[in-house]
Amino acid sequence: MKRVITYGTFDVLHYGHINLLKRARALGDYLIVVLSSDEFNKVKNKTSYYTYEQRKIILEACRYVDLVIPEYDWEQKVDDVQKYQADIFVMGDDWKGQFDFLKEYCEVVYLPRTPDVCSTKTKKYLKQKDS
Ligand code: C2G
Repeated sequence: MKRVITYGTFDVLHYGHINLLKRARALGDYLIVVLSSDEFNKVKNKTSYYTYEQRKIILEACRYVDLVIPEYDWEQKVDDVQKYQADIFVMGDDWKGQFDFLKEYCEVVYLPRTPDVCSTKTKKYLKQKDS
């Protein structure tokens, strides 16, 4: 049983997120998504449209996701990888190199981001449309 782990805010879930989750899941048999809490989003200077609970419900409905747990800070990755026995850590390549310290504990894979889509862009467009 190959276990994959990935991290993110996954706000206003879009096909770029799904493309990442699909490819991450395809690297193993079980995908754990560590979902940024609302408080941690503030640390990341991100405000999400949906709350943690709402983003969790949406992700849990995704066929590629097996478990959703909270991400509270930058420091929890080594513990998570060990606690959840992750064999592979996956992130989009906008993070390339940032998490290589995890190579001691598991395989680290950076996947190409899906171009031209991001939650911020979607939210801006919707805001303009409504105004
Ligand atoms: N992503 C992607 N293509 C996009 C947008 C996002 O492949 N067009 C990927 C990102 O690279 C990331 C994942 O989808 O791997 C989630 O994206 P975000 O929610 O923006 O995650 P981020 O805020 O980068 O959080 O500790 C790590 C952080 O929590 C990562």
